[in-house]
Amino acid sequence: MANLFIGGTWRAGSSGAEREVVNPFDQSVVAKVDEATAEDVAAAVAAAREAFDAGPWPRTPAGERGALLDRVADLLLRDREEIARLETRDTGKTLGESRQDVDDVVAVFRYYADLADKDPGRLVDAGRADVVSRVVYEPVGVCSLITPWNYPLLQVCWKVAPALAAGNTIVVKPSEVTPLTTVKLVELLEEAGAPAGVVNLVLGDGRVVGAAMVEDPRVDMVSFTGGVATGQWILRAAAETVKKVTVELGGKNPNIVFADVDFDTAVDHALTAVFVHSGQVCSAGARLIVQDEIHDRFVAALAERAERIRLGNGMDEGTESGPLVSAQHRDAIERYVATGLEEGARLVAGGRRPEEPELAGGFFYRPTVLADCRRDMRVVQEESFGPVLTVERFGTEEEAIALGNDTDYGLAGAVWTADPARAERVARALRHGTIWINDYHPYLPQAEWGGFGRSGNGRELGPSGLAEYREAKHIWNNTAPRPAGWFTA
Ligand code: TXE
Repeated sequence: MANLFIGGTWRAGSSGAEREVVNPFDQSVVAKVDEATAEDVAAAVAAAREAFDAGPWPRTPAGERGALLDRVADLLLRDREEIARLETRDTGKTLGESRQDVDDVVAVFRYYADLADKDPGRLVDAGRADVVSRVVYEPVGVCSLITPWNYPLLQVCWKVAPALAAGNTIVVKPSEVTPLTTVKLVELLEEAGAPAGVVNLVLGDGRVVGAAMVEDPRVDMVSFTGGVATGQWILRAAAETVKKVTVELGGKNPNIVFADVDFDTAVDHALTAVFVHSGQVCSAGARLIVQDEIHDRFVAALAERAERIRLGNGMDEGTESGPLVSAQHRDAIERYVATGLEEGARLVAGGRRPEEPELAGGFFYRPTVLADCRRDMRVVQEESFGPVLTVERFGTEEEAIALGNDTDYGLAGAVWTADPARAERVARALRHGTIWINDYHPYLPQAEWGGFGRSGNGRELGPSGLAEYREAKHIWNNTAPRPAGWFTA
């Protein structure tokens, strides 16, 4: 079956080119998918434009749009296991994580299904009895949604659900490395009854297909999640046609541990914070900052547990961590660790590929802990996006806050302490979009997600996630017009 979805029809790319999708566990070819061209993007944008300008979707009652999202949630649940397996074969992550991702996006679709008709606007007091003044919300228009490879299903749903709830039409492009669950999602959107042209799917290279989605003047908005360099390019390119742009560009997230915590719990969470999905998580707690009194013992315990993490095929239930997404990404992680060692970091765990012959075909890298790190090191400041933890130490609360804010990024962070007042002080002082107190990683569809600083602009999830896809319009209705009386001659 062809994999591009344009104007309600599945079709191949106009060049006939295909791309192999590779399983990062053993490099087997999971699927071949059609590759779009810039012309295919132009056709997808034209279909979305037509559906927006002349189709029913933007004018459909918001409650009906919400009902469609609810049907998508039902279909995702129906096909949960199939989708989870697809995601694991495509990304390498464990089946447990993939199932969790499906459950999470079901919750996101339900949340926006419910929110779709809850806030139709507001009356504004014009100060005159004969004037009705109100603010209504309208969809932005045609939205290009571009997503990365680490959480393919999750990221696309965070964008698709609010964009559709608000009445936009969309052109979607997943990462060329992991497109399969996005293709499946679009099949489900079709099955749920999305009118032709409302949802369009193009696949392929970012610099060709993605760039065309950003540059096309008929596109009103771009929502992007990915790397900083790409985000910067998108912001510059979108300026040409003054598009609305939201970007989420990752993070280098501090995980601050005070000495008064329950030691074993904090060690356990420090591992989960950074090594879930092999560290390929924008909010990974990759920068551990530990108070002097427990620092050495903490590093030793972490190193010992990191060495015990079971790598393997994400499809095997006993696997705790899968491979990295690609050979190029593993190369980048290896260069990053070498940089850290040159800068003076001390390797206390990992720092190598696994020895097991059964893992030799995959892009594996052992969970790695670099101790004796300092704030000015490149490995502390730069995102590795892999299974690498840097550890710094601190003495006072002020030092902990200063270290936690010493980053150009600002996506997420955590503070671990038994002192509730201190927890609140530190949480308020940290300049990041999400702060966990005595926890790491949970998020909620109802709560905003996004970055301060170089982690991006705009928010996903929560009411703000819907607001990004809406324009506010003020309607002033003078029910008793009289001459203005301004010019009297
Ligand atoms: O991302 P890219 P990459 C970080 C992480 C990683 C680095 C690079 O540090 O190592 O970014 O990853 C599309 N116009 N994050 O190279 O290239 C591309 O096809 C329009 C953090 O994989 O940014 C894909 O669909 N689109 C992050 C998407 O952009 C373009 C998640 C992301 O790819 C394009 C992933 C262009 N010119 C990586 N060029 C996070 N925020 O969580 C590429 N794309």
